[in-house]
Amino acid sequence: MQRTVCFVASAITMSLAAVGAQAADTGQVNIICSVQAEWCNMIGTVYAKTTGTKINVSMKGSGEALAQLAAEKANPKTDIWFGGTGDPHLQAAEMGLTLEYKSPSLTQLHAWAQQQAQQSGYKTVGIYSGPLGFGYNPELLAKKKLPVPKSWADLLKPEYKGDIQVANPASSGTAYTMVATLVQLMGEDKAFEYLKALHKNVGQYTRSGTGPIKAVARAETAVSISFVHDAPGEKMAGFPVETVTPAEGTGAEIGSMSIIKGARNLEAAKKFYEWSLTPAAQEMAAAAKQFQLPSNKTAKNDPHIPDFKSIKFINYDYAKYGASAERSRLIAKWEKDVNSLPR
Ligand code: S7P
Repeated sequence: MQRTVCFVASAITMSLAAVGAQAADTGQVNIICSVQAEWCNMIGTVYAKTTGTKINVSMKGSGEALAQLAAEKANPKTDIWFGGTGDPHLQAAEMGLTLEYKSPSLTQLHAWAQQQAQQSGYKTVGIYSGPLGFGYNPELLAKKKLPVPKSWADLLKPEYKGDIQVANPASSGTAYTMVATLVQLMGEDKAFEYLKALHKNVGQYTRSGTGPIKAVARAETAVSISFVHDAPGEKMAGFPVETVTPAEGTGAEIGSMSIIKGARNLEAAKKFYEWSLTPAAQEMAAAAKQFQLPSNKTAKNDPHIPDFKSIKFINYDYAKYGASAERSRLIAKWEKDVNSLPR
C-alpha cells in the first residue's frame, strides 16, 4: 500500500510539472468517481492544482452510483459521473438523470466511445474500455491442485466449489456485464441455467466489482470473474495474480462519463468533461496503475493494457443491455432465480 501511495504521489507531481503552474480559484465540480481510488485521486488532484477548480470526489461502484443519482434526481448534488461500466450510464440517460452534451472532441475518440454517446442521445460518452475475464491466484490454485479455468464451462466444475468470487449484479456494473455477456453468448434460458450452476461454486458475492480480484490477489479465493485490466495493478503491488479470458467468448465494458441533469456547476463540469477526454488526462489512468484502454485515439497505450486483438469478444449489444427495463428485468430475475437458491 505504501508503494502505491508513493507511486501515485510521484506520478501526480510529474503530471503537475508537465501541465505547469497552479491556477487561480475557478469554482468547483462535484464528481462521483467509479474507477479505482488511485485514479480518482489523481485526476482530482491534478485538475484542481492546474485549473484552480475545487474537485469534490465521492467514490462509488457503477451500480451504487446509479442508485445515488436516482435518489438525488429532484435535487442533484453531483455534477459529473466519471467512469464505471457503460450499461448503468445508458440507463441513467434513459431515466433522465443525465444531460445531453455533444463534445467537440467526439471525433478524437474511438468508434466504440462515439457509439456510446450516439446511443444515449449524447447523454454519456465512452472514456475507456476493458474486457471481462477471470482472475486467478496461481499459487493458491497449485496448493489446492486446481487447474487454471479457461472457459465459462470450466467454472462449473465441482472442484471450484466455494473458490469463485464475483460481485452481485444488483450493486455491481461488472457483475451485470457478466450476466448480460452470458445472456448474449448462450441465450437467456441457458444463461440462467448456467448462473444457477455457477451459484453453487460461488463462495461470496461482493458488493463491488473490483473486490473479487483483490481477494484473489490476497489468496482469499482462488478465482474471480473480473475485468482483466484490474489485475496488472495488483501484480505490480507484488501479489500473485494472473488473468485469462474465456474460450467461448466474452464481453467488454465501455467505461463512461456523464454530466448530471440539473448540475449546479454546469460550466465547470463541462470544462472537466472536456479535459477528461484529452490524451493527457486519459494517460493518467496508467500512471495510477489502471490499465483500461483509453477512448482517445491519440492517448498512449500502456503495455499493461490487455491485448484486445488476442481476445474472443461477443458482439455486445450495448443499447439493448443498457436499456433501463432490460437491465432491471435481468437483475430482478437473477435475484429471484439465482441468488435466492441455497449454495
Ligand atoms: O476501476 C476498475 C473498474 O473495474 O471499476 C469500474 C466499475 O465501477 C466497477 O464497479 P462495480 O462493478 O462495483 O459497479 C469499472 O468501470 C472499471 O474498469
